[in-house]
Amino acid sequence: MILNPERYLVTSALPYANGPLHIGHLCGAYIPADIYVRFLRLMGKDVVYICGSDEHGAAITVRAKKEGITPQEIIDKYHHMFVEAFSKLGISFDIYHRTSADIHHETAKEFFLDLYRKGEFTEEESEQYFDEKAHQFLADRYIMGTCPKCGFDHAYGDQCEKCGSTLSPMELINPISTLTNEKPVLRKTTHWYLPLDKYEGWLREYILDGKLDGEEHHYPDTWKNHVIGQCKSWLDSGLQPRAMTRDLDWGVDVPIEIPGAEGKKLYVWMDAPIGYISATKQWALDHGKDWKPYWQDKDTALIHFIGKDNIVFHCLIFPAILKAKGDYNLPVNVPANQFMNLEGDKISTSRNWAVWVNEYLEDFAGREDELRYNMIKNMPELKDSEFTWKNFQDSNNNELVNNLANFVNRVFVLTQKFYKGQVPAFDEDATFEGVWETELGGFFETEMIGLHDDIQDLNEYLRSFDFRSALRTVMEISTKGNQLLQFNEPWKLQKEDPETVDVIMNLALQIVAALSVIIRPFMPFTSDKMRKMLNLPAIKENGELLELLEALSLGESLIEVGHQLNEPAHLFSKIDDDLIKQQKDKLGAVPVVQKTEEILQHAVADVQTEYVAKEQTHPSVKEPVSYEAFAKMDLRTAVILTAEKVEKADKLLKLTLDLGFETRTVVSGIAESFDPRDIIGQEVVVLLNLEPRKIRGIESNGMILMASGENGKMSFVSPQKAWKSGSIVS
Ligand code: B3M
Ligand code: ZN
Repeated sequence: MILNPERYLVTSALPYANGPLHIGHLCGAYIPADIYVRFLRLMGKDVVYICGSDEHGAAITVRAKKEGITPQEIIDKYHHMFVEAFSKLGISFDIYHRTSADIHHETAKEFFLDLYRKGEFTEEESEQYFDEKAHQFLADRYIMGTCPKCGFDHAYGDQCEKCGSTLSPMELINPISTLTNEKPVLRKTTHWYLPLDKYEGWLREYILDGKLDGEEHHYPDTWKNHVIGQCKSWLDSGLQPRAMTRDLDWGVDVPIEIPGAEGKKLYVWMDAPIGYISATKQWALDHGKDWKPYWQDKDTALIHFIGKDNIVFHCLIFPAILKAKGDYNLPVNVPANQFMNLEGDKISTSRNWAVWVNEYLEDFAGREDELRYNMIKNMPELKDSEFTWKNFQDSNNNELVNNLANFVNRVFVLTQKFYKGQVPAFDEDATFEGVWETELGGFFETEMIGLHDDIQDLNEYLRSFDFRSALRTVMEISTKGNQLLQFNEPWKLQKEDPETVDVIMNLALQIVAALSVIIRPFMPFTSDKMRKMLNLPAIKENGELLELLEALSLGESLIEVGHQLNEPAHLFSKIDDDLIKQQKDKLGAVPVVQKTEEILQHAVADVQTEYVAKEQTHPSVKEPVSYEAFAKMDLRTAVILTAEKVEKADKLLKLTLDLGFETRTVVSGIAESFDPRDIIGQEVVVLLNLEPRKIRGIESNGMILMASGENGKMSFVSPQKAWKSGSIVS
């Protein structure tokens, strides 16, 4: 049983490199882990914080196909985007790695081969969907059909994005291949399975009873109820053997030493968690350390921070893999968070109902801690929570500005005014109205011990992953600082009783100094600013909180008499209504490419200069239309989801288009220019509000814009790559 771990290995879920991060990701797995590791470092603990991009899985190859670029280009794009976003937000990984790295492929293959050689897998033949045109098996995302649970007709082989059900390809009604739009056939294939059923009893003891080899194993004590609850419901419904390999061409190869390995890759949920191990190896290489104690020494606490959709993989499947492997530690806690909703609705990538981290960082540059603050305040630790822009504004204006920044600013301004910015000397026994109600020692000492006790509570909250309460405690300390000033009104008292003002101001400065340390896990940039203003060394996260607690328990000063402060700066400033309105307007809307008038002006200028030269070979310009007439046309970007020939019509293709907010059927006369298989994933511009028309019995709802090329061949009018579906074209 781990009572006081010698070292910690902390991980955040490896984000899939197939789309940008939103606030739901942040408050699920990254900000909580960052708070926790910063806290551990402040307590002088040995901790390594691991993360990286998850760069395998069919979602990535499907995305690449959709954007018409290679999987490598996709993962590079998102990997770099993640690196930038995390670093701007101050997520303090010790390493941010990637699963496409050689060291990861080698580690994952070795792991797999070892399990294979130990006889931990069963080899099973099964029937799986195969696309005869594309000559490949259709894993998870390559297959689409109607959801058996809710009837949504674009459900994927592994999941329905409408109702959220986890599916298997066999459950889909009317499956089609997303590669060719063809109906797939069933073919036999062989895979290696982890017999999860074999681990059921062991998992029950490990998760539900919190015991490993008969000993208490959960740390610091119990796990969150909802984590245990989810595991219990999986366990109660009976675990099945799970395939650990796939027929894919992107991922970690099944080791060639295994007969029949050719063309097979590791299942992404087999390889990704091993990414935690390979990243630790890389970190150790970079720092001249040994990685093994972090994964194998029994005195190491392994803790995974994840969102609730990853619970089964981190609590059941990965532990079973580690157990099979034998010589690895198992997580002592998996403090998964629930989901964060947004303005009364679920966050949705396809509906653009999200606050995108990269956009926030651009629109609110310099306000990184303000986002962290709101994420922590509303962290979905035990149940789903909600982000609203109004609450973001209020928490900034009322709490960060009016409470914290106001307190710090008042202390600095008064210290400048009364003492030219130097910490005043004081009489230990001076009486004043204090804010902590302990009954020990002199008046000043009493307050310092009260502060100590509050910070002790804060530590307890942090230790038990209750970050909301921890943040509240920090803000309460700031509130007490404000009350100290408010009760005693040093600005009035200075004339008649400067001795009492000395002790009040000294105490207020001690509170500011304490805040600069305890605020660190939550708002690291603000901590840096405060340390600078205080003219104290920057926090290196090397035991400073431990030192602070020791000093306070002895009634020692945190900032010495006579110490010279620097000039104050404002820590936070108000966010006005306009900024909030702009953000709200962005939700669910599609970004406007350029202002309509601007585009029209450019178009007119272009036509005028080109006109003379091209007159002979181009049809003459049509009658003018008013801007109003043009503006009535609703043009949007879309992606072709399916394409098929219309029977007995050589020129027509029936297309379904993904508009981001809905899908539509359009019949288009382009069959002579394109093979339907080649245009799945094509980005197009569509006139949405063209009156519906029945063409060969099919209702067509819109028209795709085409340019006529040479020899009567057509070409799509296409937005820049990877533009969001449903973007307005004007
Ligand atoms: N990439 C899923 C996710 O981002 C997955 C996590 C892997 S953790 C080993 O939700
Ligand atoms: Zn569904």
